Amino acid sequence: MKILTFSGKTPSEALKKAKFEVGDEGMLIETREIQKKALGREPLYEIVIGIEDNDKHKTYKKVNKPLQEQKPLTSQSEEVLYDISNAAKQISKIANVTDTFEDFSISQHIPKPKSTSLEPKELKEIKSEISKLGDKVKLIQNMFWSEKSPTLENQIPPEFAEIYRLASQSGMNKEHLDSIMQMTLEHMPLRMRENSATVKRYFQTLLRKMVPIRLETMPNVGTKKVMMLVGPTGVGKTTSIAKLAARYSFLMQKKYKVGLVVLDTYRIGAVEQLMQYARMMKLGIETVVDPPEFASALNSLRYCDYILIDTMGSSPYDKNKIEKIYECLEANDTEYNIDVVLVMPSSIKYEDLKVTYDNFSSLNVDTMMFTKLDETRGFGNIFSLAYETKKPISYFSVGQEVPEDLVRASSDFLVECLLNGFNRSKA
Ligand SMILES: Nc1nc2c(ncn2[C@@H]2O[C@H](COP(=O)(O)OP(=O)(O)O)[C@@H](O)[C@H]2O)c(=O)[nH]1
Ligand SMILES: [Mg+2]
Repeated sequence: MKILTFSGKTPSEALKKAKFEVGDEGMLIETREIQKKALGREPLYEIVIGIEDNDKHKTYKKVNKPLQEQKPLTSQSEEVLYDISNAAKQISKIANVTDTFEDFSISQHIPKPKSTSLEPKELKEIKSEISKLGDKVKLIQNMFWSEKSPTLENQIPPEFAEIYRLASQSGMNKEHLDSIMQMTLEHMPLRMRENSATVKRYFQTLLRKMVPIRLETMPNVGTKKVMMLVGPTGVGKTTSIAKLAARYSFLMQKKYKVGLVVLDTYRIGAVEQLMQYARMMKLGIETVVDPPEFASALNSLRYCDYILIDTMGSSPYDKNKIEKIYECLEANDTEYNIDVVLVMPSSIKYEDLKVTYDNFSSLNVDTMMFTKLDETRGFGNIFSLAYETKKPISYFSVGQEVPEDLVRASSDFLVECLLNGFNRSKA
């Protein structure tokens, strides 16, 4: 046991001093009066405290924790890291972005301290990782916009603003746009969200994948292709037939034999336009008015590789015309499959395109062709119709000139038009 003495003007003052120094561990052994109070002299008391030897280390410098009880800086830092990566885990779970989780697990990126002391360089790295993480958390927060607000527009993260504006100005259906934006935000890898250029590239790729396209294929030896162009009056069917006839009969490496059929559903005799093209290109042409004549017209063009069928009529509502076309298709007892191509102008809005599509859908439309791309600003209406109906696009008509203003459909071209406007040189 170690013996210590503390003095004071009163016994309690001496005890206070002892408590301050040794805490409650000490044992009071004795209180002594050293000096009595006298004139001009303060009294003095002394207390004797005994302390067990093995308690010694605890009694001194109580203010600081004993060294071995203090957590080394590194292990405290590891705790912080653990908590943050845990938070990131939860955030990515909530956001359901499993593929971005790797970006969050910052403990993987930070080298674990080897010793108990932390180098300032490592501390810096940790700080920078934490600030990066903060940015990512902000981005993740942006992903909840659709839940926070029913109107997507108010919640678009800044780096998505440009493509959102371009796409909504293009005439794309609003529901399509919102669901595509949501998909983009959910699936786009975080590293691609860095700026509007990378976002635009990703969005463009996504749109391209969504446009159904029918690639042009040529007829094999011994087979033929029969295409029928249907659609409202004045959209450019006859002009397009002439362009296609020119393309197959003399614009390609192989010259195909092309025959034409005109289906005059209203006996209006307005076949002169196509007759002229047929004369110019020296092509066989057959006119059909009643359904039974349809099969015999096809039979008389047996020698052709391509048979292109134009349809015409002046019905203000397409109903009667469509019925007549339907009867002709029903009357087809040849072995030929007829590809029904619905021709529509790109200059009308999505809702009107959809009505037109619905009117003609009884004809079992195979592909769609859009005309007058040169007269249009937005192309989102075309995109939306193809996306909605899942019907592939086969051709675009980009002007009045026969035969040059015809473009084989491609998703690259349509998405380019949609986001950057029509450019003849890119056709
Ligand atoms: N600007 C433009 N005009 C076109 C295009 N296709 C056709 N046209 C014009 O549209 C008008 C109607 O074309 P037409 O082929 O007779 O339409 P149809 O009634 O469907 O056969 C004509 O003046 C064509 O020159 C196009 O892609 N762009
Ligand atoms: Mg016509």
